[in-house]
Amino acid sequence: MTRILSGIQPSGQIHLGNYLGAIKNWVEEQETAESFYTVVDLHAITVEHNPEALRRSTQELVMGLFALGLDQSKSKTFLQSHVAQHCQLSWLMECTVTFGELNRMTQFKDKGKGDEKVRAGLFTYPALMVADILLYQADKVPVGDDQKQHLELARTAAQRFNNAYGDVFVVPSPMIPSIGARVMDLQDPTRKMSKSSASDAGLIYVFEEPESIQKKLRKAVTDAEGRVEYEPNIPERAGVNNLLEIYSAIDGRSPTEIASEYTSYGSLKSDLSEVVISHLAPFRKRYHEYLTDPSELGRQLKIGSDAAQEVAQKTLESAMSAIGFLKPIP
Ligand code: AQP
Repeated sequence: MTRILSGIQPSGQIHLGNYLGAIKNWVEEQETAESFYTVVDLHAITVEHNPEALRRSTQELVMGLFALGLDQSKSKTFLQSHVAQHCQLSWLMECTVTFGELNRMTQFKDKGKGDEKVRAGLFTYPALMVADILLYQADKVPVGDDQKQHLELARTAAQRFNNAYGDVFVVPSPMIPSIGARVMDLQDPTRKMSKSSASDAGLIYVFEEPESIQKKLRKAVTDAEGRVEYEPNIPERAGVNNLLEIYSAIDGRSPTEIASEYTSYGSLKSDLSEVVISHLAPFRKRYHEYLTDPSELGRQLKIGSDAAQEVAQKTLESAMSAIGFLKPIP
């Protein structure tokens, strides 16, 4: 059976990029694959953070994932900080990847380079991400296109470790959806939709009020061309291409086919609003039901971390033994 691992940061509310690029696939994959999904809270402290806000967004994110369809009887969802093996394997991975590899990671370049006060964890976190993936011996990692670089590092580290110390790790492959892999910001369609954007005018949150979704889509940046056509290779048309791709990722038809039905941006935006709002409606309802009973959350998370620890411990022991550490007496 294929094993899958993927993760999401509790750094803000779930947006359409997270959903179409990753979570929608997670929900589908849990039907056929052995799937582990982790809320990577350890990664959320690589930049300045507020402890109370972290607690709140972790809780909201977990409720969100269950509301979107993750189900502990089909897959296992857990908090990264509840499985100590992540930190333990991370050290071995810091001693497997190189300074040069970490230095080339775009996140560090974007968020931290040149700032002496930046947390050291922001530089080394890709090694933790490698550990997150390799601990579960995952064959496949469903992610958005923005995570390709991290996946590549996990593959390099697995191969390097296996060549040096013996076959311990499965070398994972990325699973990137053909449509929805990179949802762009509605106000700046040259940038990906991101939780940490300065303004939320370009983001659609999956549990957002319908009126607000409608307003944001109505104001989405397009261009002066006035033609509804899908032209993914023309950067100036990024706004319209993005709207058509969002539509396609939900509706299932190709962006070109959808475009052929419209002659104005106004009607495209208005129909897209309806498609998005009605797709998200059942999730919003379930999310609000969870909000009234958050006590169940801890129990659900324990089911996930127990299952995760079992797999993670086996991998950790193999890796520690292969690298040359003595086995402790049980
Ligand atoms: N815009 C996007 N389009 C498609 N997929 C996306 N993902 C994120 N943004 C987009 C995918 O969502 C999963 C979880 O993402 P994450 O929160 O762990 O990582 P991220 O890429 O750092 O997401 P954000 O929203 O940009 O968060 P911040 O602002 O905190 O860095 C991943 O599979 C990712 O590919």
